[in-house]
Amino acid sequence: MALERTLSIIKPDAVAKNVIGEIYARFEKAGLKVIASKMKQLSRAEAEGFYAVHKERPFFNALVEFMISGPVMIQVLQGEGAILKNRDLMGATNPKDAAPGTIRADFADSIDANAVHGSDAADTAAVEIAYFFATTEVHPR
Ligand code: RTP
Ligand code: MG
Repeated sequence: MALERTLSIIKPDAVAKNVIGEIYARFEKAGLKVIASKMKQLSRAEAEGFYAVHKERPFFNALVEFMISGPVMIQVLQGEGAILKNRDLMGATNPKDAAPGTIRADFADSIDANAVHGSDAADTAAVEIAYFFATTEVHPR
């Protein structure tokens, strides 16, 4: 397995629930290192740009509204197979389908308010990391 980086976002619902630390603990226990981190109130333009791939989808406006409804916690995770490992920790997009013990099963309320984002492939991870972090803000170790 390769050493990878992935972009993770703790969405406004989970920040509001005060579970940032619990989610970080799951990353660390799974062998993922937080190598960059910032809390941010996304502007509408930032949220629209981040989710531009979903621009034509019926849920796009609701997704953007939700992502700007409060601050998010954004981090870069590094580890062996980090992209898939993080997706496994997150669970299915719809918390109703998420396996027990996953972040979404434990903390998400709905397919919209679903607690976390994680990059889905190496190419999107690179684009998403560069969207939020300068290289000087990322500290691999
Ligand atoms: P994410 O990008 O946030 O990590 O989630 P994902 O890969 O599991 O899901 P994706 O297909 O990329 O969709 C992005 C976000 O849009 C919302 N969504 N709503 N109402 C719907 O049918 C629907 N489908 C997706 C979810 O909040 C999802 O996380
Ligand atoms: Mg996605």
